[in-house]
Amino acid sequence: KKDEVKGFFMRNAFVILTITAVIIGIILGFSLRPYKLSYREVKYLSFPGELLMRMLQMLVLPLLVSSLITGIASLDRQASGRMGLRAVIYYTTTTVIAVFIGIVMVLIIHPGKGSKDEFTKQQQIEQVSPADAFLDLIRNMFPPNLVDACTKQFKTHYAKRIIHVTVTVNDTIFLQNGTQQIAQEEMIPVPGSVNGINALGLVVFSLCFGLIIGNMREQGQPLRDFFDCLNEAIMRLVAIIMWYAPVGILFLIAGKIMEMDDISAMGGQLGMYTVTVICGLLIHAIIILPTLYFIITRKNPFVFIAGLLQALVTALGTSSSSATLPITFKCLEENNKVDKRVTRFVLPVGATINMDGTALYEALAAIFIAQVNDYDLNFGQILTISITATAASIGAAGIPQAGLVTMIIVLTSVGLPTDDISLIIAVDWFLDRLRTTTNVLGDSIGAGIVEHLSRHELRNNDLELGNKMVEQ
Ligand code: DAS
Repeated sequence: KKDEVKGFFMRNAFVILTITAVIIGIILGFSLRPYKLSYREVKYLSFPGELLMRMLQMLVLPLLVSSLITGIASLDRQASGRMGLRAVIYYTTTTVIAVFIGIVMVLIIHPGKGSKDEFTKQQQIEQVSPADAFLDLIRNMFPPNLVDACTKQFKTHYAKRIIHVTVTVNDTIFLQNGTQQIAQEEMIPVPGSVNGINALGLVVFSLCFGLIIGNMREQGQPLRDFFDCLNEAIMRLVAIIMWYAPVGILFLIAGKIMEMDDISAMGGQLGMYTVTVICGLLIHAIIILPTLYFIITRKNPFVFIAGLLQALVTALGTSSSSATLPITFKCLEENNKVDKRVTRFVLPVGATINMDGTALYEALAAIFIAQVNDYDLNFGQILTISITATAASIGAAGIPQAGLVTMIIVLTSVGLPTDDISLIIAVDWFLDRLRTTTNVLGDSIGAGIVEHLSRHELRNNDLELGNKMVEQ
């Protein structure tokens, strides 16, 4: 009996600790709000949370490169080809559905009716053409050199367009910390860049490199072993960090609750807009994705989602799907027993290009901005918005507020003023968390679905590996 209880606790320790951490974080945050701590004091209080963010971020790139290369190299050509195709079909389908939900919600609820008078804007943002932005997206798939992609943000033509946005909503001044950082660093993160590093470029490099060394039979074995061992080592580091995660999440949530402005200060339009985004994300996360999972795998989706709880809460706390990636790996492989050959292949690509929450959000926000400007979009423009929102979500990095930056592509594609991004920046730190959680959920459900659809290849792959070992 005692062992049973111990086993239950160890198995669910993370979930119990994480839920407790979230509850304490919320209580702490709201109980400290009346003291109106200064910005500096809040920063000190959030420091343990900042540590968690940085611990996870330091692992993202070695994990992304080692898992992708190992994942691709361990599958034979046609298996990885078919698995990749299934993943891409899943990504495209769910992102298009998400965009469709976003557009339907914003057209039904119509949060933007009424005039702009409740918002006042301070500064303009220069226009960037969608063509430029698309070229940038393609250009960044091939980093100028690997060292450059791994070491620093490199300047692109985006850098000349800096988002200087100071928003006053009902006389409360916010300088969105993401924007402040942008303004200070004179840089807009390169699309697909994670903490200033071009993850999109690394994903393309890792896919190509993994394919090549996968085909180099015995000659490639030392490298395959090296990346396999690197991946294993990183995952052991993640196992250690996971024990710290509840503490970090507690302070991340408490700090954010203390920083947040009075929701009541928001005008009706911004409030309705927030409600519209939340409804859209909930429909996608609670109805669409679980239904898709059930239709394809015939398994209970909510049991699968329960295993992801730690990753979803980390996404909520960090608002970065890339920083959450190490924990997403752990949850899928240990709690949901998803085959490592699938997670190593599907998750890094998904976390970089599959962002259902962001796509839904960008389409919805663009149409909201059109509504606020009393600008009636015709069908062609709405179609353009859905295409550019899909592309912008692919280009968005898994870092906080990346979706806000790539929304420039969507707005310029239909001639909407990009400086109207300032209208929605005040609530973006909150909505970013929800869309990031949706992104992580979409990636994880995708791993479950691709694994189910690839079970034959995986079994054959096992058989082949088994035969090889017998031969040896
Ligand atoms: N915060 C991004 C992520 O990590 C999503 C976004 O900004 O839209 O997925």
